[in-house]
Amino acid sequence: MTIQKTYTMIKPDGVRNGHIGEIVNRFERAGLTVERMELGEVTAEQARENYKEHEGKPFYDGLISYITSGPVVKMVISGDGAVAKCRSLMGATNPAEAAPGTIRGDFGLIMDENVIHGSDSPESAEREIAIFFG
Ligand code: IDP
Ligand code: MG
Repeated sequence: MTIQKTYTMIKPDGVRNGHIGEIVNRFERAGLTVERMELGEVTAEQARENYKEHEGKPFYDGLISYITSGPVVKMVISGDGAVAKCRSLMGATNPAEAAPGTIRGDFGLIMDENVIHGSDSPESAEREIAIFFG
């Protein structure tokens, strides 16, 4: 068993379209634990820090304005292999390619608004939890 913590965030489209309960339910059903959860806005500074690796890419500015465009649900999720488990529940980045049964496959429509964010490694998780929960 490798108990990990990961950072996940229901993006503005996921909140606006009413998917909070369903998404949290999927994490819990998979045996993961919600350790912290907060509904609120992302500041421009947090957004830029979180998506630092994408700075300079064509979609970067749109991504920053989108993620700061409305309330999100910020969560710390823990459990055995939580980082990979959350990524697998989320599905592929592009909803058009995400498998049915995954969060993005079921609730996402376009790449720019793909319902949910999740840390891609334990190191990213630590960094992202610090950005959003201090
Ligand atoms: P991930 O969210 O699955 O880790 P990343 O490649 O890290 O995917 O991209 C971060 C976010 O940036 C994506 O979730 C998506 O919202 C957005 N994004 C990535 N690539 C594109 C693109 O080609 N067009 C528009 N948005 C994109
Ligand atoms: Mg990523």
